[in-house]
Amino acid sequence: MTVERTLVLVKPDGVQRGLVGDVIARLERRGLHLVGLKLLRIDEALAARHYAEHVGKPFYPGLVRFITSAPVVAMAWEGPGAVALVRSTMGTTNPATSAPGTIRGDLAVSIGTNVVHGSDSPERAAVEIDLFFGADELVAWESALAEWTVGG
Ligand code: DAT
Ligand code: MG
Repeated sequence: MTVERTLVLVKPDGVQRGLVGDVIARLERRGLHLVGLKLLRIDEALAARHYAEHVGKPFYPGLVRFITSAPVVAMAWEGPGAVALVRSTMGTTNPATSAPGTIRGDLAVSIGTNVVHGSDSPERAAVEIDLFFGADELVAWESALAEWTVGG
């Protein structure tokens, strides 16, 4: 499996509800490797670039209001097949149909406030990591546990 990087956001609802640690803990326990982390307030311009695929959809104005309403925690996570792995840990877009055991299935009830974002393809992941991090903010490091997570 190819080692990938993916962008994860703890959205404003997750930050306000004190779920940052829970989200990080789930991704750490899964065996993913954290390579970037920051708290920031998304402005309208960044929201438009991050959610470019949704511009013009009926829910877009509400989505931008929500994502700019409080800080987010942005993270870059690395691992074999990290993009799909994060998506499966997050659950489906609508928490109402997310499986228990997933972040959204355990921690959310509404599609408009679904706690986390994860890139949906390796191509989008590269674009989104670039939107949120400068190259000097990403730290490549060796995990002492890699033999026990990724495998030897
Ligand atoms: P995901 O976040 O699972 O990648 P997406 O990219 O389709 O989902 O949509 C981005 C966010 O927009 C999603 O997390 C919540 C919001 N959203 C999507 N569809 C919606 C809808 N029909 N009504 C309200 N909000 C919606
Ligand atoms: Mg998406």
